[in-house]
Amino acid sequence: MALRIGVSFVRLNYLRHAVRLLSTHTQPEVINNGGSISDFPGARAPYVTEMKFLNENSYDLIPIYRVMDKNGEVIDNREDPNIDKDTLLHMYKTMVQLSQMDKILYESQRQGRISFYMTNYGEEGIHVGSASALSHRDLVFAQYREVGVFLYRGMTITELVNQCYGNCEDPGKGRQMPVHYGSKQHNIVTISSPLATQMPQAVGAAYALKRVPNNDRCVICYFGDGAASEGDAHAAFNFAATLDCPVIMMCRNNGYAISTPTSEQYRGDGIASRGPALGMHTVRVDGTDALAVHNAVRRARELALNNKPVLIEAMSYRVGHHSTSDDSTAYRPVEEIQKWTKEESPIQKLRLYLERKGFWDADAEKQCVKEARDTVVRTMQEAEKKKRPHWKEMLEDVYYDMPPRLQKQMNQMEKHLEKYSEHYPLNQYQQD
Ligand SMILES: Cc1ncc(C[n+]2csc(CCOP(=O)(O)OP(=O)(O)O)c2C)c(N)n1
Repeated sequence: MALRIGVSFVRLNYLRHAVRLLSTHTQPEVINNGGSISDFPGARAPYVTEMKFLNENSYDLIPIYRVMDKNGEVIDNREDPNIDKDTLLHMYKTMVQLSQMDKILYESQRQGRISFYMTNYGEEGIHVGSASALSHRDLVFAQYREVGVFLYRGMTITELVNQCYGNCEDPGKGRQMPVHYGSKQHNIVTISSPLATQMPQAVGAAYALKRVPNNDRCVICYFGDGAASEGDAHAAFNFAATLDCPVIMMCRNNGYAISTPTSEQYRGDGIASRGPALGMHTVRVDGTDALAVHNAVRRARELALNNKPVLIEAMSYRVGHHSTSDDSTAYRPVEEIQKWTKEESPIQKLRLYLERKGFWDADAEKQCVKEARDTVVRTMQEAEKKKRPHWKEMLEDVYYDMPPRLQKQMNQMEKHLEKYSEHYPLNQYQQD
């Protein structure tokens, strides 16, 4: 049965939009110029005799689709996705696991055990809402604040913690900063630090999938409101639209890009308004509502598989600091953070929804939090005991055949370490 979603995807082509403006805003005379629609290849729009500049106030604000209210109560029962119990519990437990992991790894950075960390507080609903609406085979291009997607897909705490510790079991061999995860097994492309790198790549991957006969996979690309200001973001949107790619462009609009609030990041109606302008199906959802995100991504996936690219703007609030290098109280009031923590917690909303359904209670909560916490603590202790990758790894895996200049540096380093071995903690590293 097709899912009924009250959420409406907007796709305004210029003609329809101009006609709407004519009918609702002004009534200028349409010239009968041998036909009222122009014949320019670049815009087949109606002719008018009244000159009118448009700005952001010429359009209605794009509404925010939600399923639940603050208390986890479904507002319109027809919108309840009625997800099966096991999936709902997997979604909720993933959120709890993620918040426990964030708490402990954030602390471990403060204690000097890892060099860097980024928390996901406030955005867990976007992660599990989207991951639960996708197929495991759909390809994920993430920014860095989407770890719930990784967990939902089955990446283990051990794998994530090994990456953060950069030990010998980290597939990246410790060459990347913490939180730059990736998983071939789970169809998640490894994260890149430079903002928006993943966006044209995601569209390119979607285009490649489109060329596969009977393609049944789409690509989802996560990015922040700040990353959306990069030139690469615009290139990605335009390629997605003009090449009709099976891609979901998922913006996490959490209100901040480090210390830059969205009020300084853009003018106009957020990121969503760019979708219709560029010719993409677009919807704005409440990112603190996992069920709303689920519905939106489920419908977006259907559109994407028909080669209709989709832009979703998931509204949320970055509850934590940007990263362990940031103190957000320097640029935003503590009361603002508290409001979003207390009143719009995506975890709390889904929990209340589950309780209403009789799927969850205080005992289950207590046990789940304990298990989640214990798993992270145990895993961290194990990760700390693992050796670091062999030092030679830092020069490998870039070129298929190591160029002579790198070979030379490696030989020099080898001799240096032989001569001054007592000055280096070589026993902490894997050996030849
Ligand atoms: C090209 C580039 N410019 C600047 C940075 C530094 N930087 C890292 S994260 C970030 C903010 C990104 O904000 P947003 O996309 O909104 O994501 P959020 O961190 O809020 O989840 C910036 C400016 C970078 N990594 N890459």
